[in-house]
Amino acid sequence: MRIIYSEDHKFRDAKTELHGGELVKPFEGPFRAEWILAALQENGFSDIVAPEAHGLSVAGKLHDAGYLEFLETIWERWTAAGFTSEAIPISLPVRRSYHARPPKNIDGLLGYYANSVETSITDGTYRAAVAANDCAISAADHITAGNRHVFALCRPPGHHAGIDLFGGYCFLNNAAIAAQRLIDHGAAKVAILDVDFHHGNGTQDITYERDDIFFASLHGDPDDAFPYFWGHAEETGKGRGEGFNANFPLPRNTPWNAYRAALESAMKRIADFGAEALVVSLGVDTFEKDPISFFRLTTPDFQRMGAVLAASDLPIVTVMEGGYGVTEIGHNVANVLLGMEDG
Ligand code: SP5
Ligand code: ZN
Repeated sequence: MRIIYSEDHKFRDAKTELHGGELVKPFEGPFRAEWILAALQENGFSDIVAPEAHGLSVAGKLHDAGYLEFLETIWERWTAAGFTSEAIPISLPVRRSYHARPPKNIDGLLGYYANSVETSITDGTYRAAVAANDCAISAADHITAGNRHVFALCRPPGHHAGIDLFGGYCFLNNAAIAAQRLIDHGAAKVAILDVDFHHGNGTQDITYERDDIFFASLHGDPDDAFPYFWGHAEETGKGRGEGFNANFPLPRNTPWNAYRAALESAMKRIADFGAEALVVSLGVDTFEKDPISFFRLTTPDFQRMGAVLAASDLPIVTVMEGGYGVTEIGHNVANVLLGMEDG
């Protein structure tokens, strides 16, 4: 399987994350991509290539123009305003913010575009996010060129990034960008399946009113898990997108057997939709030892997951999302890809 990887992920290296009322070392850091890359190499994956540079040519079709300009300029404007530490929002538009609009003040703008506040923005964040977007686009292009399975080792992740929202460690929605690229190159119907522990609220935001992208997400029940305000089963799409969004909230301690049943339901919906290609938002934070999540998948379960995905017989672009804390994340990712290749 071909793997698309850019070293530029390392430019996203925040020092702070607001967690339990303290600023701690972020769960999402460069070590994650290093561990994953090392495990892939150990498992014999050697076809590792750098992406082409695409800039925002695809992202501009999905994200708001003001939001993209904000991402590009936030660090410069934040430091010009006199702040010397990492950018964390303090005021967000919430219920009954009837007249919310992008303010000119950079501190206000930071809150306007935030959907959560644990994601500090730093120098280099934008550069890394664009490189991750390049990985997703290049992976889609390798599928269009006839490859069966391609893995984009994206970092920072993307599935919490909405039309005009960052958060959950995400800035540009790499999975939606891959799906859009497949559509731009001729696919009529693409499915995105999100198996990260957290609901893919950004991907849902971007695809909610579309009928050419089917979005399915398996995740910790938002009653009990981040991002809390999205991911309920009753969110089924809107307008022409009604019926093209499927959420599978699952309880604390979900083990592989219960997970597999939900996964097979999601794959059935994707087959019924008539997808021509599949984008998988792969988070391995469903692992039993993940520090911020609560499912019970084991390392061998990830190979079983890969086999279920490949049984669809669809071409698959797999895009890296979450998975934290322990070196096993690398072997868990490798196992998904091995399961796709070998069953
Ligand atoms: C891409 C991705 O996986 N983003 C996840 C972002 C989650 N950030 C907030 C984490 C809060 C976790 N709180 C649970 C504490 C358990 N002890
Ligand atoms: Zn996650």
